[in-house]
Amino acid sequence: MERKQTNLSVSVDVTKAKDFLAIIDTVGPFVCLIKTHIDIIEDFDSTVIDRLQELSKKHDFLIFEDRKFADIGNTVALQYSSGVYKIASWAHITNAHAVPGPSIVTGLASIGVPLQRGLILLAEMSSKGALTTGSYTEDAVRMARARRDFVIGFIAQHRMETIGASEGDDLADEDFLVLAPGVGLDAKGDAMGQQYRTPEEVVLACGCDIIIVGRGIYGKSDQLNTESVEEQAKRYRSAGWDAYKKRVSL
Ligand code: 6AU
Repeated sequence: MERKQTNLSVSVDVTKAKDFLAIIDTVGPFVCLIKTHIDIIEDFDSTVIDRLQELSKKHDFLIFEDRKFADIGNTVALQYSSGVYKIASWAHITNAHAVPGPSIVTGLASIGVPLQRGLILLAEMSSKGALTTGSYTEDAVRMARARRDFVIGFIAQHRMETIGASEGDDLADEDFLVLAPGVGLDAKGDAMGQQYRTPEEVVLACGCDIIIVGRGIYGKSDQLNTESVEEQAKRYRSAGWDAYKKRVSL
């Protein structure tokens, strides 16, 4: 983030490998992190991963596979390491729901820790009516605290610093990242329950670190316009980084 002066993560939710790679090559210079949903690519083969890794080196960003694991430890370890996608072999970061309890982290850590990967826990979701509130969010934060060798942060809508802490907990050296999806400068939401807030609200007012932006950058159209994608990436990068600089100088 510091090296590239950006706290923007672009979520590349498109179904054709060609569009997927074209968007990543266009936004690459402006992001710290590229977020993928690898299982929505219709013409996937292992060359997509080779190219993604080349772009990660070319543009100096990390890769975050948004897999949202949600099963028992043994199953998630297999899903993370094996199958068609072999996620652990290329994704620097992945994420998981807290719903199965600490064993999901144990299962993923058995694969991810030896590879020096990082895990993000979903503590709060952006969608309308999400059940990730109150004691659920607190327990997700406690699960992270118990595995700081592997859990590096949260998907959340607010800073999680003191959430779920008990008296006497030493939080002084705690430094979890908070990645916020549901960020848009133009729309307030979509027709399927997504809710958007601005980078200013998310980073400055609510203390999140990284903004995750998908359709706000590449739109909905089937016709990819890389000039417009580049313009929007620059716009979100400035909005996110300005809000971040304001927050850290407070
Ligand atoms: O900007 P959008 O709405 O086009 O895309 C947001 C992206 C999607 C979601 O799967 C993801 O962010 N997301 C997540 C993540 C990152 O885990 C959690 C959540 O609560 N809301 C959300 O939108 O790829």
